[in-house]
Amino acid sequence: MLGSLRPTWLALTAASALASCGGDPAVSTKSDFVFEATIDPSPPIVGQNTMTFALKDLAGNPVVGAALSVDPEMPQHGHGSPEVPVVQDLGGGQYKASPVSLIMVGRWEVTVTASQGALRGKKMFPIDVP
Ligand SMILES: [Cu+2]
Repeated sequence: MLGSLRPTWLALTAASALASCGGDPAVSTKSDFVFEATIDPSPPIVGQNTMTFALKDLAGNPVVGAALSVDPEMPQHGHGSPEVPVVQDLGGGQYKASPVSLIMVGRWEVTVTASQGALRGKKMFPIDVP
């Protein structure tokens, strides 16, 4: 029985490994989606940044019409961001979150949560503000 489950697990792992941001290894969780992220400017600044997410299903198809929420946290300091990013659906499986307000230099963790129909997914992107 374990043998039949294993290929599915490997496929999920491979899908998660595709997503990255700034070359940092992103922490992956089990998800119905594959997330990719870019941040503008790059490298990010202290202040207001914009992140764009590309959302795909596990077959690699763009996921349109999803609901996303984006939560920047600074775990080492135990605080979040003073502003909640507003997410705009750009179409074609692209979503823009702004402002991603990173108010200090250092390591941030930006968690994006997505849902579409019965599908759910979540991913954390580590972001270093130099
Ligand atoms: Cu801080």
